Amino acid sequence: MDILEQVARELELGEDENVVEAVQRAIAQGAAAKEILDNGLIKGMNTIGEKFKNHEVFLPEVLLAARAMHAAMELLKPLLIRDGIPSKGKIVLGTVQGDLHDIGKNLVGILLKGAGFEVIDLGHDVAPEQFVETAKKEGASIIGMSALLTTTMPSMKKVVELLKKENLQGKIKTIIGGAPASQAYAEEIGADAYGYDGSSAVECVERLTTRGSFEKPL
Ligand code: B12
Repeated sequence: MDILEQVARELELGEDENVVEAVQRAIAQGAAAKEILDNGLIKGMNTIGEKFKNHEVFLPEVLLAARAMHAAMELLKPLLIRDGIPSKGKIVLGTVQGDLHDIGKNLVGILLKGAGFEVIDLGHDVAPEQFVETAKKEGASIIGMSALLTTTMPSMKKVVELLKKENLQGKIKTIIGGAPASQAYAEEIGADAYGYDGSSAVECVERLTTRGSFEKPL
């Protein structure tokens, strides 16, 4: 098994010390940080995400993998910066007001960072005004919102309405996600995109930043 496959495999197993050690070995063997990220960590995270979707693994395994990814990212972050991977764009991310679920949002944030985006993570229970004010202040072109409760979803609509009110719709794009969200809901509230999972979040954000508009659901 080559070293990047080992990194991916260790990430799947979720023991953070082993993942960090595998990443250290990959660095020592001369692998580029971006390569370790794409073909090791993200590959492993995508596999665990697929397995989670197919009910082959459960939440604890996802949490362990996410924690291991965080630990490994701490190691890779300075190398990625040193290698000068340009930021593809800035995204303000958070879980909407009244909602404390942040596991999925954190995964999305990690994958977006891994894909080269600068992510400003506002955490959970984020008020609509805070999303908009932060995006304005930071010059972010995208706001990403997560909601896991049907009762907190309307907060996403409030953000879209606030952007409209400030004539920022189109300049600052919105992407929504979380179990109760859907493409139909995104269209209903006028959000620019809906992402089903971490990988589709990255694909959607890439589409929004390169083409400027969302064409069809992923
Ligand atoms: C873990 C969990 C909790 C934890 C949260 C811990 C944390 N730090 O996040 C705790 C115990 C705190 C909790 C509390 C509650 N929970 Co809860 N919880 C869950 C559970 C079991 C898992 C959620 C999860 O993390 N999934 C794993 C992640 C990886 O998946 P995900 O979040 O869907 O994210 C993926 C995608 O949705 C997408 N995505 C997510 N965000 C974004 C954002 C963007 C921009 C994009 C593009 C994509 C995207 O990508 C992610 C990666 O693939 C779900 C059940 C379930 N199976 O979903 C219930 C669930 C969400 N909870 C539920 C409820 C009711 C509650 C409580 C109200 C319970 C109570 N009576 O107190 C409270 C509410 C607290 C609050 N105010 O938020 C209900 C919601 C029902 C509904 N339809 O509204 C669920 C569905 C359980 C159920 N079947 O009843 N919960």
